[in-house]
Amino acid sequence: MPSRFVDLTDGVAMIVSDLHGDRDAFDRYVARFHTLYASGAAQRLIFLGDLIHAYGPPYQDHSLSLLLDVMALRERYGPQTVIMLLGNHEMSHIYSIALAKGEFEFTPRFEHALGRHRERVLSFFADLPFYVRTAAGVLLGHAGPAVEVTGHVALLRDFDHRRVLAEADALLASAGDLTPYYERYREVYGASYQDDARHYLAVRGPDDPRYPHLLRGTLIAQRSREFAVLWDALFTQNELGLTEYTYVQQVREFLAAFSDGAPAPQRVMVSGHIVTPLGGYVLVNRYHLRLSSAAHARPREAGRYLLLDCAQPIHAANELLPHLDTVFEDELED
Ligand SMILES: [Mn+2]
Repeated sequence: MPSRFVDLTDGVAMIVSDLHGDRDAFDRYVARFHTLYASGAAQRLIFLGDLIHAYGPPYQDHSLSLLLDVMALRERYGPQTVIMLLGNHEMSHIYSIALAKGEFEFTPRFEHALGRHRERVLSFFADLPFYVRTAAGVLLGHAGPAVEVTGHVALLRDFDHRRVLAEADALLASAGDLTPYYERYREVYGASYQDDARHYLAVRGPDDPRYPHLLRGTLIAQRSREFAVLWDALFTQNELGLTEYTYVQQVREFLAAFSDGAPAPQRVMVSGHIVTPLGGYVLVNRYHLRLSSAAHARPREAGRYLLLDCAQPIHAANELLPHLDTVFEDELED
């Protein structure tokens, strides 16, 4: 099991967050990377997760083709040059867990689109790293400093989705006939298991080997301690709900916990995951920069990418601001 942490000691990384199936934004960022790479201005391209799941109608959702392009890019440039971190939206598919915001359901469209790519894409998701640690002292991750997981950094480093899934599979196998559980599902969720399995997981019917996976997902979500840590790491709401003083102290502890074995003490975190209401980034505090490259920027065209020299020490998040740039020049009015 390789580590879920990628340690980088050199090279300039172009960092892009939360594209959520936005084909136009993706093409702009990749074109920019080709230019920067060719001129020697950047050596790495890092996606901070949540490449998939558009918030809009199907015609705006290019999740699968974006993802296949990232996989092809990584094959072309190599896994140390093109890096994608796991986001909560990708994670939900590893565990067959439905993701929704209010009435809007994210997961069914992607499950139905997967088709013949299913195995390769899910295996790609299952192998994605969670964090990048740099000699610059900048920690990269999808959701930000998840102060809930500070005591579980080693668990995240050695995380094995396949083991969590296999444990749940073994539990279901030992239960034998699952019919009572499917009936119980209907009582709890008020919907037929078969209908939901078809809708959420694109299974054919009860004879499909993936038929129990919806049940397996609820079992893991309810029972697995490891999964709970991963969930906290990828779904954290960060500073929301905590006083600023408490939060800043906890972020420092979080970064210290990630510094163990890192190429340098990790002093600043860069993440995506949450909307930045006033542009393409938020300087949350001295230790955290939140980056929105498209879907979470307001407006979208205010989206930014970050160029990070992995070898040049950074001591505070505001030192990163001069290294933010745009690919939407033509879209912005001046
Ligand atoms: Mn997210």
